[in-house]
Amino acid sequence: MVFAGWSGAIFGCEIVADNAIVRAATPSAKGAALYLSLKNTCLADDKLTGASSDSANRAVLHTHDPRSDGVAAMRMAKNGFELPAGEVIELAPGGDHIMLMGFANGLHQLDALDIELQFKNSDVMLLKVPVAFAGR
Ligand SMILES: [Cu+2]
Repeated sequence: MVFAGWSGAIFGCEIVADNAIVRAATPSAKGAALYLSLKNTCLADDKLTGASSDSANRAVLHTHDPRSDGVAAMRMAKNGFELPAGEVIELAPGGDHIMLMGFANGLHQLDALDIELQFKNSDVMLLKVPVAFAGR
């Protein structure tokens, strides 16, 4: 079977998350940004297509207009974030991020936040992400 090794490499691979953190300005902030790095160990391209959280009303993929600053510079990343085969992408301040809005129990009560990441090809990923405030 010529293709056995090939398909095994595809299905044995995974997306690996690292350095995940939720950053908010203050414990009473209405929104917060989630940053992390994602490595695609697969032989095929993948894509981060969406996110959701039990702790927040909304979790959306946001990108950042490099020409301007502040909240107005952010917009929806409607096409998701590409995850090229074998590469690492960084969601980082001033760039792509996951925006979390509407915290039912208040962000100040959360030490960590559960997030579910959805991919085009890979299984759903569940992460518990620590929350950090700018003031501490
Ligand atoms: Cu944002």
